[in-house]
Amino acid sequence: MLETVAAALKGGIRVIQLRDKNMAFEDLVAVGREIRRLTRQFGATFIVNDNPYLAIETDADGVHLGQEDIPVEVARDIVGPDMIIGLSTHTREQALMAQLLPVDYIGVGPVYATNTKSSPWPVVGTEMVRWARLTVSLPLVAIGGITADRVPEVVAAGAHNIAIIRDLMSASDITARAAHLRQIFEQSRAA
Ligand code: 3NM
Repeated sequence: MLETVAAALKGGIRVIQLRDKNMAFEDLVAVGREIRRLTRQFGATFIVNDNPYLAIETDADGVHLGQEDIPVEVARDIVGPDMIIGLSTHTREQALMAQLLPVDYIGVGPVYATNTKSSPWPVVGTEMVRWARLTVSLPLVAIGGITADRVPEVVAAGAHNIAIIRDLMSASDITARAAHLRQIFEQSRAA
């Protein structure tokens, strides 16, 4: 895991999320502290999934919550005013509601079909990204089935950031793939 993170950071990935639904808390803390060390070396942001206590234990920059995780207000009480909190949204209603919550960004997805996560939520398409950019005042992180060749249309639809698992993690050369993704992302933003 740490080799993968280091390779991604070398290639220019700016945000790392620690996400493993099966690992024990103690093991997540141990690996999270190492990821914290690496992300600091590269000046990158470190977010943990699901658990605000894990964010505190690892000195992460933030915690990402799903609709079924603990309520955002409770997480905010735990982590305090300064830590980043992100919330996954899968419907327009959830995205609108997020504006009333103490969150710093929302995830919007799944933008495309994906096998990485079994999700009860239907694919939202770039249409929801476009709608959210026009309607919702929070920064948007697009997620779900995003590959290098889809980055331009997701950025054109208004995503501020893009979260990718499979396209990067399945690459034989993760640093090269990360650099490729980063280049396409920057070109798309400029366009
Ligand atoms: N959350 P990949 S989709 C973790 O829709 C996750 O909120 C989603 O992996 C959401 O880039 C997803 O391999 C999986 O499709 C993203």
